[in-house]
Amino acid sequence: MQTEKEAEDDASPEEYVALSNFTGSGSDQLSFSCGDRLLVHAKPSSEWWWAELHEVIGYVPAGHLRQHEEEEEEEDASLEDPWQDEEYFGSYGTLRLHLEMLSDKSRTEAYRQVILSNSASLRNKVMMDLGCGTGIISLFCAQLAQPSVVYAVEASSMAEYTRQLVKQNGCEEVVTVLQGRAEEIELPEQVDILVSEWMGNCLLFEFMVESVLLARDRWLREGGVMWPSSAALTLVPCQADSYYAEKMAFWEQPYGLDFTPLQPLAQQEFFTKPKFSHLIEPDDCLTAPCDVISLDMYTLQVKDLEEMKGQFHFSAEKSGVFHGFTAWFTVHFKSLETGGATVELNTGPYSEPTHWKQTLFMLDRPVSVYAGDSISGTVVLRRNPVWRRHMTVTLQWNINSSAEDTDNCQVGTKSFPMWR
Ligand code: GJV
Repeated sequence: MQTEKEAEDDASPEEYVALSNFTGSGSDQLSFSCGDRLLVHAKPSSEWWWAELHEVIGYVPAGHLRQHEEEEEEEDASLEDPWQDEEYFGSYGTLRLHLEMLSDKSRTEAYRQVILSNSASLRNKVMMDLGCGTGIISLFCAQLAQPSVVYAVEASSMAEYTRQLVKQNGCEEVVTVLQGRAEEIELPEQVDILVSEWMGNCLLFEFMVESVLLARDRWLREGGVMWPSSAALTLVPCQADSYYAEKMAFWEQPYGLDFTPLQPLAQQEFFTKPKFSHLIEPDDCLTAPCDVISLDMYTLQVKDLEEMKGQFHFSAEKSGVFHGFTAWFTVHFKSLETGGATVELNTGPYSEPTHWKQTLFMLDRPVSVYAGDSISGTVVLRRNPVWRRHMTVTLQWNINSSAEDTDNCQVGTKSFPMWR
């Protein structure tokens, strides 16, 4: 019987073109530039392929490549939707995600608080709730304020139930449920307020924000209000002792045996992508956090989403092991009243945990840092040119130690696909 590996070896290599630059980490990943032609020898997983460039061989992220032959490329594009809408809206047609979001008190109460604290100003206003899901925000509007109408837009099949929920709760005079993609629906009028809960992991993942920006440009009246009004992505260098122990140190001596030859594999398997759903303790933060990317929901453009760059400069407040970076986001809702309080939804480790939790980016090797060390660098969020809901996060860092007994001047860079 032929093994899978042998079957791959038999096949002749296929030519692919790099869609963007990629900096490989470790010794087994290839670096390449946009436009490079690579020979793919094997596809051991859907994300990582074994490829050749300039007679060097290594792993490459599949999401950065497209097939060279024009015809096949056209065929691929027509076969698969780069937005994966069927899968995306399919998952929002079931209860699992809605239950998770509704059970998230910090999230849901933040939106409730926004409506409540602006209830007087919402009187007779026209609103749009983009991606209303089960309609919770629209129902808060009808219950706590007196807008003239809320257009509750939902693309998934959940919309049919949302209509029932609106009726069941006696809000049908105010809330109009429209089933369809926000990009395609027609409204009879422009809106005064566009509210949406569009934030994904690491703020941008899913790129629902694009739908919000398109709806803003089409339906928000001049001088209208965006909720959230601004958003920020925050980063902190952190320790992740137990995660590191569980996935990497584990191989040092399970049952008294040396399994360290599996560590490169472990690194590839567990540390290549970021870890969603990580909850970091404030105590694991090695420095004060730093906002690296800020979005103004009034001026942000769809094209800005292609590549977002940020810088950081941290100073270690204590000594510890630097395992990686943790990211989270905060959004702000400006008040409709002059001088009114801004409402904040913060998904970081110093606030109540939310269903987003935090996102952990593990370095390939932990680095000891000492109080006073500086960690500076850049972060780039690069949207996948093909798979529009995905992105790659590239971190580049520089550690400068002030301690005399260490010559800790280290640089590093690593790219994390999320997910393609
Ligand atoms: N048009 C209509 N509904 C949408 C759209 C769109 N373009 N995009 C997402 N939704 N915060 N990451 C709906 C989706 O079906 C789901 O019910 C909700 O918005 C997602 C909200 C939470 N996701 C998030």
